[in-house]
Formats: sequence, structure tokens, C-alpha cells
Amino acid sequence: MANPGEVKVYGMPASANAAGPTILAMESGAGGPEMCNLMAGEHMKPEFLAINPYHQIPSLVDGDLKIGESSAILRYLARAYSPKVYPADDLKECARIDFAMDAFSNVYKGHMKTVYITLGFASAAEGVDQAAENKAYIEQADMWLTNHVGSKTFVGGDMPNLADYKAVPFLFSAIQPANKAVIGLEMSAKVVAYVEAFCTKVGAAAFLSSAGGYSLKEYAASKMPAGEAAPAFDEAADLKKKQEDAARKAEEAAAAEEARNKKAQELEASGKKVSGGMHKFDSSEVDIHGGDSTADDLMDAFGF
Ligand SMILES: N[C@@H](CCC(=O)N[C@@H](CS)C(=O)NCC(=O)O)C(=O)O
Repeated sequence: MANPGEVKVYGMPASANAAGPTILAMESGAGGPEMCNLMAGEHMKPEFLAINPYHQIPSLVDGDLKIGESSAILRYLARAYSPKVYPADDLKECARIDFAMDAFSNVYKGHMKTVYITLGFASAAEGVDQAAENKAYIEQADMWLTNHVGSKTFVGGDMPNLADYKAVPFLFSAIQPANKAVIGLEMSAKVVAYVEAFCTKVGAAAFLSSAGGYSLKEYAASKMPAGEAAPAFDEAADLKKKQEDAARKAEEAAAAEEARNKKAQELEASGKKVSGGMHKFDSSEVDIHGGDSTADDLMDAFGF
């Protein structure tokens, strides 16, 4: 039954529904992502419908097993390849995990009316009060965290369990800067901390940030309004910006000096003596007793 390394999770990197199962498949060594391009209609092809007649991602293939539905896929992956995130022998713990996973549907409802609008997966209904939708979503997410994470780091305590794999991709997309820029949505600090803790603990969560330009993070960044760069730190871009800033400052300084020199020449030509400059001040050049330049002339020449 189990084929470690062979499992295929069909999806698209920007799908939060598909991301949880994909990350668990990668983290557990079960397998990894398999592209099903919804935009190209691949989910409607007979070969995909043979995997999932409901034509949805995520879908999973493991040998002769073909199933859809993210929660069913997560449970199967856990039982077959990562029992620690869903300890089948501990009925009560599994019941708590199931409760958290199913209760996340309350958060998902708000997610579709907020984050999906930012990402262009849904459009806002006519006359909708977006601020009110945002508020309701923030409250649902916070309530879910309060009820299922509480004072712990994850639903699973110190280590993520299956409910964390289910929830994090949605909340990860909710904290992308494009949400603030497009619909004014800003999640609470505890959502940010929860997502960051998961990304630190689970190596395969890097799939959320980098997937050939199509990850949730990269896709959300592509929705930033023109001229508003996402504040994610990019070393190469940062260096380039510093170099450009330095070059611009040098150009400005050179232009300012040229202007000062020109002004000084004009003043000297008119019989007034002015020397020195802010950057090369030499007191011996300033004749405080002689000459007929005024303090104003001096300030003027220095560019003040
Ligand atoms: N209840 C499903 C929802 C999955 C879902 O909504 N998938 C979307 C993409 S995120 C999809 O495949 N849409 C294409 C379609 O329904 O034809 C699950 O949890 O897996």
C-alpha cells in the first residue's frame, strides 16, 4: 500500500487547499506535488476525472489509491507516512484534531470573502462592506486559535499536528502584504506568530514561500498594486537599491557642488570674495576681515 517517495499530490502551489497535503507529503517523505493546472483546464481531463470525479485539487494518487478532499488526504498521509501528527491509537487526541480541522471551516468561510478577493479567486459581492468582512474573518481566525491552540504553539502543542497542516496555508496567505494593500486586511499578531512558528518548525513549509514563482507568497506578491513593493527582504534587491541610492546621492552632491562653484564664480566675478564649501571647508580660505562678501553671500554660495 505505502509507497514512500512515490505519492503524488495534485494541486497548484497557490492553492491553500492543496498546500497542506503537499507539505505533509514532502515533510514525511511520502512524495510531493504534481501540477494540475486549473487555468489550463487540466482538472476536467478524463485522466484527472479518473482520479477525482469532483475535478478538484488537491487529489492524491498512491499506487491504486485515488482520492480527493484535503482533509481525507491529510488523514491518509498521516496514517500511512506520519503517524505522529495524527496518532491513530489515541482516540481522544484524534478527536481533538478532527474538531480543530472541521471547525476551521468557519475560518474558511471568511477566507473566501477576503483573501480570495485579494488573490483574484473571488470577486466582492455588490455593495459589500469589505471592512466588516475583514473584521469577521480576523475574529474567526483569532477565535479558532484561542479555542484550538490557546497558550500552546500549535494545535499539537510544541509540535504541529494534522490540524496545523490544514490551517497554516490559509493563514499564511492571509498575512501576505497584498491583503492590506488590496482590501485593507491585517491579521492579528497571534496569527502571524502561529504561522511563523510553523514555518520555522516544518522545513517543507518553504513550499509556501518558493515554488518557481507560483508559491502562495509569490502569487500574492504579484497582486500588489503597481508601485507598492512587498516588504519581504530580498538581499539582491536590497544591495541594488543601496547602490542606486549611493549613485543618486553622488550625482546630487556633484550637481550641488557645481551649482555652488558656479554661484561662487558669479560672486567673485562681481568683485566679492568667497571660498570654501561645506565639504572642503578651510578656515584659511575665508577672509573674515577682508573682502566685501556678506554673510548672506556666503550662505548663498554654500547652498543654504
Ligand atoms: N473541499 C475541497 C475544496 C477544494 C477546492 O475548492 N479546490 C479548488 C481549488 S482551491 C478546485 O479544485 N476548483 C476547481 C473546481 O472545483 O472545478 C477540499 O478541501 O479539498
